[in-house]
This record gives sequence, C-alpha cells and structure tokens, in this order.
Amino acid sequence: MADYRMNEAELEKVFQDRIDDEQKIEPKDWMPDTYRKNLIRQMSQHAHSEVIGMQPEGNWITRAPSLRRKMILLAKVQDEAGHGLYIYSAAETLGISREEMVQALHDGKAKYASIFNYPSLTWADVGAIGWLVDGAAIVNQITLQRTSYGPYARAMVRVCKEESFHQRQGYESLLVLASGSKEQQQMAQDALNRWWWPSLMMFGPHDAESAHSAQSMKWKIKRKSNDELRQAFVDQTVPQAQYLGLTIPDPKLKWNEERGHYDFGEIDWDEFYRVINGNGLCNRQRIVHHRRAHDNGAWVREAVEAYDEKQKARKQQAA
Ligand code: BYC
Repeated sequence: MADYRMNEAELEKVFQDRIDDEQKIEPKDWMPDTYRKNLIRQMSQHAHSEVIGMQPEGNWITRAPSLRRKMILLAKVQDEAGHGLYIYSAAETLGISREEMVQALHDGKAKYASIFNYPSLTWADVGAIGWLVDGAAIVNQITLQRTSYGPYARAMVRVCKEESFHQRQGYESLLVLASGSKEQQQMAQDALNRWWWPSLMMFGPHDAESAHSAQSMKWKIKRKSNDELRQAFVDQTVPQAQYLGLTIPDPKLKWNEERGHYDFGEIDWDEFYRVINGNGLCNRQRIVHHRRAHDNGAWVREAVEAYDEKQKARKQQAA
C-alpha cells in the first residue's frame, strides 16, 4: 500500500468537516495552529477574568452586612477561583503551561474582562456584580457549552451551573436593598448606574469591529456573535430591573415591537478601548494585587513540587 500522508490543506479540510459535522475537537486531534492559538488566547483570557474577577467582590468579604451574606460571598468568590482552575487546566491541554499564561497576564500581553477594572464602592455593588456581571457571563457561557473544543465545552457546563447560583444570589441581594429604606434603594440604583454600561461592554466590540469573530464562528469556537449576545442580555435584564423598581441608565432604551427586542443607546467605545488597553480605574491595582498574591503563594508551589519529587524518588526506590 502506498504511504499516503495528508498535506496541510487536506488536514484542514478534514478538520473543518468535523467541525461542520458538530464533532468535538479533543486535545490529541490534529488542529490548525491558528485554531490552537486562538483558543489559547480566548481560554487563557477567560481564566484570567475569573481569577482577577475575585478582587472586586473579595473587597467586601470582611465587610459583608451579615454572617449569611458573608458565607454566600465567600462561597461565590471561591467558585470563581475554581472556574479559573478548570479553564486554565482545559487550556493546558493545548500545550501551554499555567506559568506561561500567568506570565502573559503579568506582562500585560494577555487581557481579562474589562469589567473587573471598575471599583466596587458599596455593598450594593456586590449584588450588582452577581446580577449583571454573572448574568452577562452566563449568556455568553451558555453558548460556550457548545464550543467546538471538548475540554472548554465541558468546563463550561459546570461553570454555568455555578454562575446561575451567582446571578440569583446577586439579584436576591439587590431585591432586599431595593425593597428597603430610601437610602438602600438609592444604593441599589447607584450600583446599577455604574455597572450597567460596563456589563454591556463585556460582550466585546460590535461584530463589524470584532477582530476574531468571523474565524471563531467558522470554527464554532463562538456560537453567537458579540452583538447577538449583548442583545439577549439586554432583553432578559430589562424586565428584571423593572421588577426591582430600578431605572436602567439609558434614555434610549425602548421596546421595539417590530424587532421584538429592546433598542438601546450606544456604548462609549472610547472608554471600552481605554480600559482594555490598561488605562481603566483599577487596571494597575488589579495586576499589582495578583502579582503579590502569586508571589506570596510561591512557597505552596515549591512545597507541592518538593512533595512530588519525594514521591517519585520513593516509587523509584521501591521498584
Ligand atoms: N474585556 O475580536 P473580539 C466571570 C478583546 S468572568 C477585555 O470580539 P473575541 C466572573 C478581545 O480579547 C467570565 N477584552 O474578541 C468572574 C480581543 O483582544 P485580543 C468572563 C475584551 O475573543 C468573577 C479584542 O478585544 N467571560 O464571569 O472574539 C466574578 C477584540 O475582540 C473584551 C469570558 O471571558 C472585554 N469585555 O470575543 C463575576 C468569556 N471584549 O485577544 C463574574 C470568554 C473583547 O486580540 N470570552 N476584548 O488582544 C469570550 O467569549 C470572547 O473572548 C469575547 C470577545 C466575547 C469576550
């Protein structure tokens, strides 16, 4: 039999056919280098977002207004660390190490979600983050459960279950404030005023401006476009705000009968690009804090390695 090996173009065709046929791509399967790189980019940034995202809410753990709220918040913030770990592990199956990903974050080469560069100023912000930020994340992540890369899709299933609890606890916390005293209602409204627009920015630039969308949709890494997901988030969140008796800070927000969707105002894209390029209110603080936590944890990583070496040596001696 002739030794026939497929060339790059043939391999790519088989790869795309598998994607079109809704098969999952697994770590040991052949994949174009560009697919691998694009996934490493998105997944590492996603993992960084989960971990950096612990900071704004972590800021309130010691000041939670009751033991019950403190327990919920602690569990929620720990869940975010877990999400980071699942996604880092899934990204490692693509041939990049956790150290390399963290280094890229510290060097400013890898991004994380823009929203976490805004400060959490009051207790109401914790509720707003759960309701809006986790709410926006779910809309996006539900579609990522069907992303074409198997380990990423499977990680998302668990993430979405936990995220759904996060969204509900945030909404419930704001519901309590919104039904409370005048001052508490104002706190809830103020939090919505500050977190609304950054939440819409989480979905990324308009489709026409999105550098990676076309290719990511073809590879089914992304299943829905940035604008489609943003619209879905607005449509689901407006009635929730109405139920809370709060006003979304957008004078252009209006139900459009013909489209069957809410129309909404234009995002401040200058602000979006300023924040993703490192010049938001908390960018520097977030990375300084992450570096410090990472450095403080060096002894744990060293201890794990030393233990691992000891175990290996013992096994060798016993063999
Ligand atoms: N912030 O071509 P585009 C959570 C970047 S955390 C920063 O549309 P893509 C939570 C984009 O990376 C979960 N950067 O990109 C945790 C690209 O830059 P590079 C967060 C953004 O990838 C704690 C450039 O702009 N969820 O739930 O096709 C507490 C062009 O954009 C942003 C995820 O990470 C942004 N908002 O689409 C509470 C979801 N938007 O890489 C909650 C996973 C865009 O070329 N990620 N950029 O330098 C995704 O689904 C996609 O990456 C995006 C962007 C939809 C975000």
